[in-house]
Amino acid sequence: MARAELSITRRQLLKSGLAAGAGGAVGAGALGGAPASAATAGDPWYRTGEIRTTYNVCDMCPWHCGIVVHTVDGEIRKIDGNPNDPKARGQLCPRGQGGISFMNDPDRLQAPMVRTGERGEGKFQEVSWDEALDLIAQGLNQIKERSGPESVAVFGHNAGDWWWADHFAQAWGTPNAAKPSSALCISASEEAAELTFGFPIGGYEPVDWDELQCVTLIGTHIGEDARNTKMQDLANLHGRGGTIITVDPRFSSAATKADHWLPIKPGTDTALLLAWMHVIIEEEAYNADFIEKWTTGFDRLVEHVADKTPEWAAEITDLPAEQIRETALEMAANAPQALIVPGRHVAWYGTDTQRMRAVYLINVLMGSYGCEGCLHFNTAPYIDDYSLPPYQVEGSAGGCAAEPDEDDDGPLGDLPEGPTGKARADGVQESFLQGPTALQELIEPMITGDPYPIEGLICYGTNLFHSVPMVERTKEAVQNLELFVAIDVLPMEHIAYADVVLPEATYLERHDDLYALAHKTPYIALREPAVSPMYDTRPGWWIAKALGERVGLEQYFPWDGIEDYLNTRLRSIGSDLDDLRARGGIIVQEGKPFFEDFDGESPFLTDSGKVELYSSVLEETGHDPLPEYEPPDEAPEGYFRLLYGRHPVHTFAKTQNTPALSKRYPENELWLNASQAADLGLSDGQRVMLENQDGVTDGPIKLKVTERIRPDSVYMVHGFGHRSDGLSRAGGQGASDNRLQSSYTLDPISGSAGLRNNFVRIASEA
Ligand SMILES: Nc1nc2c(c(=O)[nH]1)N[C@H]1C(S)=C(S)[C@@H](COP(=O)(O)OP(=O)(O)OC[C@H]3O[C@@H](n4cnc5c(=O)[nH]c(N)nc54)[C@H](O)[C@@H]3O)O[C@H]1N2
Ligand SMILES: Nc1nc2c(c(=O)[nH]1)N[C@H]1C(S)=C(S)[C@@H](COP(=O)(O)OP(=O)(O)OC[C@H]3O[C@@H](n4cnc5c(=O)[nH]c(N)nc54)[C@H](O)[C@@H]3O)O[C@H]1N2
Ligand code: SF4
Ligand SMILES: [Mo]
Repeated sequence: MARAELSITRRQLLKSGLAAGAGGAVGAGALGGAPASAATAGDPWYRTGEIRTTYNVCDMCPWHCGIVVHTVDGEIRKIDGNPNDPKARGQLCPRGQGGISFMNDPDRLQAPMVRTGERGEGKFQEVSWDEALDLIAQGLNQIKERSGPESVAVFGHNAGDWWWADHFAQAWGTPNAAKPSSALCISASEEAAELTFGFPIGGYEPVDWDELQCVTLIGTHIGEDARNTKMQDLANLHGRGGTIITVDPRFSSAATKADHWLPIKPGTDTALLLAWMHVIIEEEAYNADFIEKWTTGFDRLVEHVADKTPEWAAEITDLPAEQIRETALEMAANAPQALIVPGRHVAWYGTDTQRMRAVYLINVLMGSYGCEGCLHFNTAPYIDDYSLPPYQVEGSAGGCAAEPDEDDDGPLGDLPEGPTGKARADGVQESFLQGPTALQELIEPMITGDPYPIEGLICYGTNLFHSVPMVERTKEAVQNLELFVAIDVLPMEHIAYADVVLPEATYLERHDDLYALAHKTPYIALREPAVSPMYDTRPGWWIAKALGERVGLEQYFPWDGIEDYLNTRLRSIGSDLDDLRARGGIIVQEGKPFFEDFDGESPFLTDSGKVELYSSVLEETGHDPLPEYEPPDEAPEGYFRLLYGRHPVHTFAKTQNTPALSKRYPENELWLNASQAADLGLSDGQRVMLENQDGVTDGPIKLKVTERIRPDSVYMVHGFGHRSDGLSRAGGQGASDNRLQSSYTLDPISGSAGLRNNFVRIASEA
């Protein structure tokens, strides 16, 4: 193995001497797939050679559509949506098609590296896997002896995160495991559902789209939020003449297809939701039978919204009272085939659990639950876990895949503790609410040591400086760590600060645990490699086992390779890998989506067995038992509220360097209302620098002067503004919303981080 001093800013150095590792993935498991077929005479040129089909789950975004991957002579030529997969339904979004380009990105991390320069300098030395893992094991054991296993935090995202943020963390004994897909994304909708229905609603919003007649989208911008299935669903609803209501300060892609666009003043949605309830109740347009049978607290809700008139809300939301009344009645007229979809990224203003409760309450008033064209119940798939000794910490890191769990203690109960008795260090729920760990709250203990120090961090598939607000604080925190391990595929900015960098093989080059999803039709999907890992990269499952065995956790990794692990799980449902492949990579099971599937039993898991319109848990814990409107922070004079969101061809901050996707949208733009641009003497296409309320600057970014956004706000696509020279296409392109989010407002109920109380002004022309 070459031992060149190298810098991640110099990729060409890194590449030398490493090609020998290609294909030689020790223990990586054989390539999966159906028996190869040879093309026959007469096939077109692109079908000559040995054709192999493998099954996988797209990892270009957390939606995880099932895919079929075709290789010809060991090279991936084509990815299709798996027709058997309930999410893909045979289709893919452009990012899914970009997977081959993501894998072939020449800027990828290629070998394990140990830091030789200062943190942040990006100077590394290549080492062997043994050396890297021995070094990590030594560091972890030192922290454990000195401070206890709880002093190691584990962050994880993307489809391999179970091995790290769940399995490894729980086996090792730390409750400080967190996913950015929780407190920075959906934890408020999960917590609100737990409080209202007794179970989290799950990252796969259980909407029975096929029969839906009227959909309301509150800041969930399907079309730009390019989740394959949702785009199909919305397009189908539009095609059959259903009603679309969008509430967004911006004329989003979804708004362009809508019957009603409500350009709401940002942060005032709860006032709108309360007024909608007022109208539905006043007009007696609610579903009295449903409320009688399945809810508690209706009288208190009636009282609560009595004065929340459309006129009251109009003042707050900057929407006409008449539009509020009209849209409420339109929803109710279509009920129960009408609903407000929960949405996914709901961490907005720090008041998010209450807003999400209000969303659920309206759906319940309309009786839009448990029937066709309503919210349905998700069922967890039936399959056994691999049988293992009890974990050191019980309680997983949560995240998007959370599913209804009848054994769940509910929102009240003890927080998970490590073996030396320390509870989670995020300090959010103060021992009474059980929500998932708030990732951003684990940064402070790395600096202050309060409530106890976090000295080690394993960061798996989490874009530490682009997904977590307060970047300068995060940088200070990682400077303080005793051990910082990054497991990634690309040289993102935080990689330059890691002590040890472990390059993972991408999803097209590796196995993973089975993807088992709670769904209307629960299902189990396979991820198997289509090609061998490139360079000297390894699959995450292999890394977790190799590290686990070095830190005395061998009893948690007893399987002989991944196929043994997967076959053992599959045998619990009378299947195995060959059978799963023969079935097209997916096993679909039967769900219980509607009330009629429960034989008169209540599907709700609250103490009362009913939907808690009035939340006694919130009352007991000192929170508002019914949703109250709390105004967001106001912009300082001369500043705009900074809004952000998705672009259809990019995922977060991870695809900007992907050759095929970078070509389609190479840099982000700042949407600025045309009247504001005229006042400031700025024009479309001009580049500007931005400064936020705390004096943080970023840019340059190109202006998009448009009527499609309110004058009080600006908007940019999240994920640009990379400052890693190792990213040869994305480096220096556009601006980073995350860097300008130098503060956040904590939602005290769910622990989620509201990012939208940040404000920017145009500091200068660039
Ligand atoms: N400012 C701001 N912050 C946000 C958001 C926002 O809109 N703005 N959105 C929030 C939301 S909704 C979410 S869900 C989170 C997403 O948070 P992240 O998942 O952190 O977002 P990504 O930028 O996709 O970062 C993924 C990281 O994993 C790496 N990676 C990609 N594939 C693999 C792989 O196969 N293996 C390994 N080991 N690593 C891999 C990438 O290089 C990158 O470093 O961010 C949240 N944070
Ligand atoms: N192409 C693409 N699609 C994705 C992803 C991706 O990275 N790329 N990520 C996936 C993931 S994990 C998630 S969580 C989802 C996120 O997708 P969404 O749930 O749609 O969330 P955001 O991207 O944050 O969208 C923000 C929208 O809310 C609007 N908005 C801002 N402030 C307010 C407000 O105060 N009130 C209202 N009513 N609206 C407001 C913005 O103008 C914008 O249209 O996307 C998923 N789909
Ligand atoms: S929505 Fe697109 S990127 Fe996300 S998993 Fe599906 S195909 Fe892949
Ligand atoms: Mo998300």
